[in-house]
Amino acid sequence: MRLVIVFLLSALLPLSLSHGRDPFAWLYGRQSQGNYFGSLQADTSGGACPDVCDCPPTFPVAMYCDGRGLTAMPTIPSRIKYLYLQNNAITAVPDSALINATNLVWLMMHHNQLTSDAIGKKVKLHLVLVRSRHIYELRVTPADLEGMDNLTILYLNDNAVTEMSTSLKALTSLTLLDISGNKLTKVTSGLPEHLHQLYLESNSIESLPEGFLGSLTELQYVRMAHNQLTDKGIPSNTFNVTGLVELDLSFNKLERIPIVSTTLQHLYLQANQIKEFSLGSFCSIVDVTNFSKLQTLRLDGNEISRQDIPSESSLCLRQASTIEV
Ligand SMILES: *[C@@H]1O[C@H](CO)[C@@H](O)[C@H](O)[C@H]1NC(C)=O
Ligand SMILES: *[C@@H]1O[C@H](CO)[C@@H](O)[C@H](O)[C@H]1NC(C)=O
Ligand SMILES: *[C@@H]1O[C@H](CO)[C@@H](O)[C@H](O)[C@H]1NC(C)=O
Ligand SMILES: CC(=O)N[C@H]1CO[C@H](CO)[C@@H](O)[C@@H]1O
Repeated sequence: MRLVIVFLLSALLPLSLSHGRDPFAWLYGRQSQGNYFGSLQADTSGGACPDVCDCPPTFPVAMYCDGRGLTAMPTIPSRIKYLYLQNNAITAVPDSALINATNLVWLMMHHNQLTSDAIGKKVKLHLVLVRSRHIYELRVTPADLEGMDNLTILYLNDNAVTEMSTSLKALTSLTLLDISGNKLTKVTSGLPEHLHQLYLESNSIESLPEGFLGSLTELQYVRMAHNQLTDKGIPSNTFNVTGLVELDLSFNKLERIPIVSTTLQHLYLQANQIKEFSLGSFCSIVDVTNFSKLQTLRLDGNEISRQDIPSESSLCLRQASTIEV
């Protein structure tokens, strides 16, 4: 199947989604429900619109089947790119249900009655399982990711993912990976090489593997707040990687400031147990050309105070506009 799929879990959705306005209206400039039925001829290429759904002539690649009391998947014309099936009572999405939906880009399925078992193996990761309350476990297996090499964004946040599959590496186009709010205790170093953003906050991660970020030359944003990271769990040059712009390690159990690259601009370390302001974490040498590009440094909620910042810091951290202790 030639699917280019965007996964969207709860991150983009306000809680009020089940009633009222569609938060994805910006995707297609929908003004109101009244605009569905214009005087235009309906487009039936790739199959007719099922009676129970609406396929607005003004936006022929979208099909609205949300809130219709459906218990099974409707037939999907192949022209459809945006499919809205939220707020129904659909219990299963077998592999066969998407067989004709070769152009699908978005599939909204939150607020249905899906269980993990009732989702076809091929379908599983093609679904946009937005706030699908009944999915308690979403385990990413190598088979799920097969052939998804055009996937650019993967939101798996707020599920019960316990393991990061090494098969993520196969997602060669992935630039954003969000696995925040899951049950990870460890992470894999086999991450997709073109990642720009990596969000792992609110898990239970205790340690990171050697060379965790080493091969990710395009990585700019790493968020790991609200985990269980300790100094022991972080190999020494883990965050000394050039290219990184923002690193969030707040709300962990660090006692020292980890070594970071001089190119880092924003470092969040608030609410750890840091006892010492180690300037060497930012600069191994200081001269005219070697200094830290750090602009924001948050150290509030640690065990240090302003007096603990050595006076040489002004040379190394000459670009810092915000240092909070
Ligand atoms: C990925 O995109 C390329 C170029 O658009 C296309 O040729 C290829 O078939 C796509 N692959 C998949 C698995 O969809
Ligand atoms: C797929 O398309 C074929 C031919 O148009 C049709 O007979 C079949 O019912 C469709 N299947 C699904 C699951 O939509
Ligand atoms: C960070 O890495 C660079 C180059 O890899 C190295 O020169 C520098 O000493 C390291 N920083 C620290 C504080 O160890
Ligand atoms: C350790 C370090 O980054 N040293 C650099 C200091 O600046 C000179 C001149 O730009 C570089 O050649 C060094 O590599």
